[in-house]
Amino acid sequence: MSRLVVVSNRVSIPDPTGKGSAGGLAVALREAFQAYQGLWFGWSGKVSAHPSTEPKMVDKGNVHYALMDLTSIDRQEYYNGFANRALWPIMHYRLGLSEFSRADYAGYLRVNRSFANALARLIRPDDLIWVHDYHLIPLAAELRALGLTNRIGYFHHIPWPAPEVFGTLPGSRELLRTITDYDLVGVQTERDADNLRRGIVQELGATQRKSDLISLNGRQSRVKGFPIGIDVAGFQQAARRPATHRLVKQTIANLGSRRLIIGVDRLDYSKGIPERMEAFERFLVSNPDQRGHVTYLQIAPTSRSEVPEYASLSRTVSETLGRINGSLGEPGWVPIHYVTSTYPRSVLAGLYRIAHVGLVTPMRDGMNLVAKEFVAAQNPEDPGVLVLSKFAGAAQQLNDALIVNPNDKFEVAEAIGDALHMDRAERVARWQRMMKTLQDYDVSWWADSFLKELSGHKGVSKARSPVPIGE
Ligand code: ADQ
Repeated sequence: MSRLVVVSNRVSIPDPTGKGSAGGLAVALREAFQAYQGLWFGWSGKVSAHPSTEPKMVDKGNVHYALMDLTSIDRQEYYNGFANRALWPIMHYRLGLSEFSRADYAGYLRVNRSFANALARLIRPDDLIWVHDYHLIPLAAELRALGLTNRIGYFHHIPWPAPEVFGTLPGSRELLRTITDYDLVGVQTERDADNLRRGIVQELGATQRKSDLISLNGRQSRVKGFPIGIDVAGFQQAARRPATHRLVKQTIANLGSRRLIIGVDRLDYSKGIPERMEAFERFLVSNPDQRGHVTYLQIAPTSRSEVPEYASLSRTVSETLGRINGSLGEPGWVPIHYVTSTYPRSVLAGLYRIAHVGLVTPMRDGMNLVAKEFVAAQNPEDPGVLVLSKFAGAAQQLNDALIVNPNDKFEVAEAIGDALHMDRAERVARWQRMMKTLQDYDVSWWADSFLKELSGHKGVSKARSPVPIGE
């Protein structure tokens, strides 16, 4: 039986105490690793004086973890530099924020090559290799150069922009060429798949055969949408008794009779946090009767703080928050509560459950799991309302949310008002339809359908369409 080899920038080793919250990818892959013997390869998260040539091996159950250290220059050039300062903004349509440097790009290619050299020595001929995300786009090309002929798949967790946007990045043609070394490329939505296929055809002169099949120099690659799902049952379970957790209990007590609006995001400019705060400000200005009756809780753990654009975002958020709370707050009522901690899944689920409105308004997002988690955590008898950006991949599936343009604070403010006033029957009807989608396309559907397609076994295990819904 073939092994599953997962490669991602960071590797998530199960917590020996069983406590703590597993990262999203770890949850997503848990089931896949039950079906296959597995190897998970990637960066240990550690920086050392000398680059690893051999990974450190850790064995847990039927999964082996292979961990590579990076040097501080590698981390700077590959991770902070090219991946997060050049690629991430371009992929999120933020051309003005993209900082390209030749040294960073060389560092990105160097780390991909050194990962490929170390990984190739661990690969068996019938292993199925699944590479994750924008840090590792050239990995298959490096593995092919070493003679590997295994089935190799890639899943891109963030948006793939239109060719006119991606084409502005120096080195973009070379990256597109390396994409064609994968047998299967998964993206979050059909819109991303169409952008990527058009880029490969226009820039490289590849031929598009069937709707999702690209052919270049005798190699064929499939490019398809596989919208990532969540562990719906796990979230429902975690949300069932919200008040059992101290933090949730405290929040309920502090709210009193006020209604809760919640936002949960990594502190990232793609998530639209200052813009969302301004939309809430607009809502309070247009609805003075709501002042003192509603509280917006924004949870935003710091992320990528070594990248200058993130430090600048942190300042913008603090200024916006201070200005709004200062001008609209009253003794005894702070309009926006802002916290930067990370919380276990049970706490997040509990907070989602007690909220009346989930505000998920990214400027661009591959999928956005928070939108799905918010829906899964709701009380079926009295669910809250999701306000969702049209630019999140999740909007392609959750069209019963109140869909908004996050650039328009008047529209978002109006949606907040509509959400707070929506009657129970409509909330229940919308929630039921969204839950059906979440259950039909959960995280095991995602891993299962990608791996079946990669391994050449078509069809999915449960009675569901293998074609993801959406645009
Ligand atoms: P992210 O950009 O990180 O993911 P998202 O999909 O929302 O965005 O996932 C964030 C995850 O972190 C969620 O599971 C959320 O619960 C968790 N989280 C956020 N704040 C937290 C906190 N304070 N404490 C604990 N957990 C917290 C990238 C892409 C997305 C894509 C995912 C998965 O940018 O578009 O949906 O990968 O493919």
